[in-house]
Amino acid sequence: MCGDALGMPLEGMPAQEIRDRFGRVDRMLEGRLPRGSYTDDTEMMIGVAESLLERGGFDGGHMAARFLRNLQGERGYGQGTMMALEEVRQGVPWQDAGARAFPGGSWGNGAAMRVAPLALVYVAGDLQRFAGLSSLITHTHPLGLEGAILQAEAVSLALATGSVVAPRFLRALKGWARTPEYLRALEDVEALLVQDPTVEEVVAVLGSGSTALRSVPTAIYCFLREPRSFKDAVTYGVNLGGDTDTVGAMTGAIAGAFHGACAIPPGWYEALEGGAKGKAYVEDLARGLWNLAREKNPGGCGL
Ligand code: AR6
Ligand code: MG
Repeated sequence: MCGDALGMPLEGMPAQEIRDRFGRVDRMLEGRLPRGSYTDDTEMMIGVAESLLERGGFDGGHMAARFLRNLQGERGYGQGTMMALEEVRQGVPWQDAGARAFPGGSWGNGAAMRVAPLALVYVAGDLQRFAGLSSLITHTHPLGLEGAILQAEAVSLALATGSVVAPRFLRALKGWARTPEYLRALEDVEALLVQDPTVEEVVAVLGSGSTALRSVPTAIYCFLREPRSFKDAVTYGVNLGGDTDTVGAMTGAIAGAFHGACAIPPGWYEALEGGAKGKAYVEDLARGLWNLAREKNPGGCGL
């Protein structure tokens, strides 16, 4: 929610334009929505969390219906997601809705950007399975689906680990990667971490756009580049430009899982949207997910 709101006003701008207009953005700004507002990323993340809590675990039909019920178009949804949710509205089964978004399905980052609540509840093979199934509702292309799985595994690893050792973190993620495209991107992340690249070099190699392949590895890089600070990781992510709200949301989900809520800068927290489904509501969802995780993993599983 923090990364999404921080990136919201910068969405679509190249890094140079952000620098010219605002300097380095590490504060909440007014944008197309009021300062501190979240976008579709958080709205869908809320849908994932609500559905998990109401059903006591993953239920694809329920989650798809919840996405539709929560949808506020002004938050700014991706084209593929809108097409898939229209299919859901027309009664197409949730497993089939995403296949019609684009020929071959969407490879956008829309499934990855919302997946974090699953990583708070499930681990290992279950997490991979349910992250993949949750993606199917809107993103069936293997690259869109794998982006959601990798993002979920990154959040899960960040949650379970006590200290960040980048090569170890990346080795574990490579174990979950299935396609040569993501394996190569994770290798690129590792190579960049031992260089001192410019923002433009990072964007050229990893990307910061709205496809999963060109944004999920980027979020992982932002976290591993700035492992000591939630604020620095998320700030670095949104200043890359491009799909700033989503890179911010995904970086924030990984870094937040590692650092915890107390690492949120007070100025960011204060600015975050309130209201019916604002920050207090999201905190309640988080507490509910914590309880659900304990029910599902009585032995601990690193939680
Ligand atoms: N063929 C061609 N282009 C594609 C394909 C494909 N199979 N799949 C995706 N694209 P989309 P999202 C391109 O629309 O993932 C919002 O702001 C195409 O240009 O499924 O739900 C969110 O906050 C398409 O428009 O959206 C995210 O930041 C784009 O990838 C962002 O949009 C994104 O896929 C993506 O959300
Ligand atoms: Mg968005």
